[in-house]
Amino acid sequence: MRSSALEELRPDAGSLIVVLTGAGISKESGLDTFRDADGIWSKVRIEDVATYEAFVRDPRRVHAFYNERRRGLLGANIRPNAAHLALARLEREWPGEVLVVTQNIDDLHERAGTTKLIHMHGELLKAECEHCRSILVWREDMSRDMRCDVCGRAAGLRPHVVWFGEMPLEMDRIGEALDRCGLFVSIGTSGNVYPAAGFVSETRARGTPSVELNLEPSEGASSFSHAIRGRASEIVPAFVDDLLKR
Ligand code: BV8
Repeated sequence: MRSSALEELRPDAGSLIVVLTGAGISKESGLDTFRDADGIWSKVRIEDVATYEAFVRDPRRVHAFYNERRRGLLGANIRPNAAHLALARLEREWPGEVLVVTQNIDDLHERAGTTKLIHMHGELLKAECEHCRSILVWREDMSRDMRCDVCGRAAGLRPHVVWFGEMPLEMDRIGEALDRCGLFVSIGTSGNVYPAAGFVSETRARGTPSVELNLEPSEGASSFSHAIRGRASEIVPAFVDDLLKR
C-alpha cells in the first residue's frame, strides 16, 4: 500500500481500532477455513452440523464434528502465527484502545497475548449447559451423556458456539465499539456471514476509514476504503509496523 494511502488510514493516537478476524488469520497456523476450496464447508453441510436443528436431530453427529475440531485445535503443532502475534503487539503498543472481534472459535488470539477480545461466534474450548446456562471450559470430547460440572445434570451440554440462526454474542458491545472507532480493520474473512459481514458498512456510514487485509477480495471488498492483499502472517505484521511508526 502506498505510504500516502496509509497516512489516510492512520487514526489519531488515542483512538480505538476495531479489528474483525475470520478463519483466514488462523489458516497458516494449520486450521482449516470454511469457504476455501478445501475448506470445512466443502466436507460437511452447514445444515447437518452448524444449526440448532441439526443438534436436536442428530446430537451425536454434531458432537463428533466439534470433537474432531477441538482435538485438532489442541494438537501439538497448532500455535498462533505472526499475524496473531502482531495484533497482540498492536494492543500493547498502540497509544489507544484495540478491540479484536473474532468470528473464530479457536483460542489463538488469546494464546498470542490479545486480551481485549470478543468471540462473537463462541469458543470451541467451552461448553454450555442447556439446563443451568453455565458456560464451562471444555477441552475433551463432549457427548450427550456427560454431566454439567455445575448442575450435575446430563443431556444438556452443547458446544459454546453460535450456530446459524442463533444470535451472535456481545452485539451491543460490538456496536458501541464500531460507533466510536477511528479505524476498522478486517483480516482473513470472506464477508459471507452476517451480521459480521455488515460491520464495514456500519463504519463506512460514519465515514470511518476501513482496510481489508485478505488473500483475495471478500464479498464486501468494495465497501472498504483500502485493501492489502496477501497472506496474513506477512501482511499483518507489516501493517502493524506501519501503524506503530510514529
Ligand atoms: C444471526 C460458528 C439472527 C460455528 C459460525 C443478514 C443479517 C443477519 C443474518 C443473516 C443475514 N443474511 C443471512 C443471515 C443468516 C446467517 C448468514 O449470514 N448466513 C450466510 C451463510 C448467508 N447468519 C446467521 O445465522 C448468524 N445469526 O444472524 O442471527 C438472529 C436475530 C435475532 C434472533 C436470533 C438470531 C449467525 C452466524 C454465525 C454462524 N456460526 N461459526 C463454527 O465455527 O463451527 S459462522 C462461520 O463462518 C465461522 O464462524 C466463520 O468464522 C464464519 C465466517 O467465515 P470466515 O471466517 O470468513 O471464513 P471463510 O472460510 O468464509 O473465509 C476465509 C477468508 O480468508 C477467505 O476470504 C480467504 O481468501 C482468506 N484467507 C485464506 N487464507 C488466508 C486468507 N487471508 C489471509 N491469509 C491467509 N493465509
